[in-house]
Amino acid sequence: MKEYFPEIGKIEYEGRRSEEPLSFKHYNPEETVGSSSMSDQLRFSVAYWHSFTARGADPFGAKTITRPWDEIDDPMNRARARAEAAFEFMGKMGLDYFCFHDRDVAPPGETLAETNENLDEIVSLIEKLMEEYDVELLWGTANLFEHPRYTHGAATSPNAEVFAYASAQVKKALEVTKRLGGSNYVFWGGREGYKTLLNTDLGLEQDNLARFLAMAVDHAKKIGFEGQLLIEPKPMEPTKHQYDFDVEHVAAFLRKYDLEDHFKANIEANHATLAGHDFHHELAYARENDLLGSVDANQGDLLLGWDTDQFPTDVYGTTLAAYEILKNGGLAPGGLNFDAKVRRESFEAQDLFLGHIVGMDSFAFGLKVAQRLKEDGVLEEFARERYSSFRGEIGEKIKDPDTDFEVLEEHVREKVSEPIELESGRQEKLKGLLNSYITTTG
Ligand code: XUL
Ligand code: CO
Repeated sequence: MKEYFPEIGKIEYEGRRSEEPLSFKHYNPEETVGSSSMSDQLRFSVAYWHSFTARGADPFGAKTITRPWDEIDDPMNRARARAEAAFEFMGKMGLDYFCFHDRDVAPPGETLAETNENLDEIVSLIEKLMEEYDVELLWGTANLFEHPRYTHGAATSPNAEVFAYASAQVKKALEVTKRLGGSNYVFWGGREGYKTLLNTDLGLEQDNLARFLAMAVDHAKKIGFEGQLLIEPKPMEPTKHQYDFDVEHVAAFLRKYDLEDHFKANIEANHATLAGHDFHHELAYARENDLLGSVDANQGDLLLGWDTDQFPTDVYGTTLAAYEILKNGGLAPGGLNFDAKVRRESFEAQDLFLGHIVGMDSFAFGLKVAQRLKEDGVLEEFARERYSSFRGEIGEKIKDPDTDFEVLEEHVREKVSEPIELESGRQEKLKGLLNSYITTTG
């Protein structure tokens, strides 16, 4: 088989003092952290679309990236070469998982039937490559945002034919995901939202989205797909207001339509920050609501108001994310998918490797710090103390369903003397503590 990245060999773990850029400084797949190996805890995945299909175009400029397979004219031959290159990359990086949209892997045909034939053919090749490279599918999804038919939305389009088309596309994408043994299936509603309420029936659009998801649940069941279904929140871009704004919106939507038993959230760091939340907040909110399913690992630029999808390098962010993941008891069957792209200025093949290396190392390092934090229980102990009054007499009374405002008023009259003594939140101390854990982890 042709080699697509001949200048780059297998990326090895060399330790934190290594000066070799094409090596792992912290990610040592077999090393045990807590209850299992780093690779089992982190479950890294490559995003097919950013790394093998997209080519660095942005709204202001043309493509800047040309990989060897991009030079092949015939779209099916190009798709075959792209698949071979993608798996060579995963093999060299030691990535155990990948994620894809239906349209990333195979070109569309003239009709839906032809499109599905193209997809089936490339999926057969991918099936062989997965076996050969021992790589698994973390999740599959359908691209319901790129084609002009989805201009006004897919499941929330005002046009019922478009709704039907999107349903047919998801039906096939679910089937293909099952065929490849995918652990999850993702719904990201890129165009499920609105640009102006002046032309939008918000109530009908939400009902339609729920109907669409309910049919997806039924179809998954019908074909015996046992993977986890995930909704990926994002507040905006490309729409002004996306219906799956953040985890809290998703939770409310699922509860309203009785879908909460069937879905979890796929949380993306850059989407969290676009929604005005820390990544940490979204993970914690999901965990507390039993919705933490999987993660799209990336980071944004807080000075830019859009989804820049950069590889994660901020070790504070990865530490706190890993801390939530550990508190969740891991992510499986979810994982950490690098929904991240190299900058359009970083157009060489080695940049693709370097981006994943720094992302994997940042999470591996974060995991090591988070494991120490969790083992020592310093943050948990502080919080336990902070809420200790809820384990005292009045706290227990508040939990008692027979307690009402009158009982509490009586308590205040009889037992509370002003000023109530409060304790410091010690944010600065805790941040210093976090710094110490980060700076003393090897
Ligand atoms: C877009 C985004 C998508 C989803 C899959 O912002 O994150 O790539 O992850 O459709
Ligand atoms: Co994403």
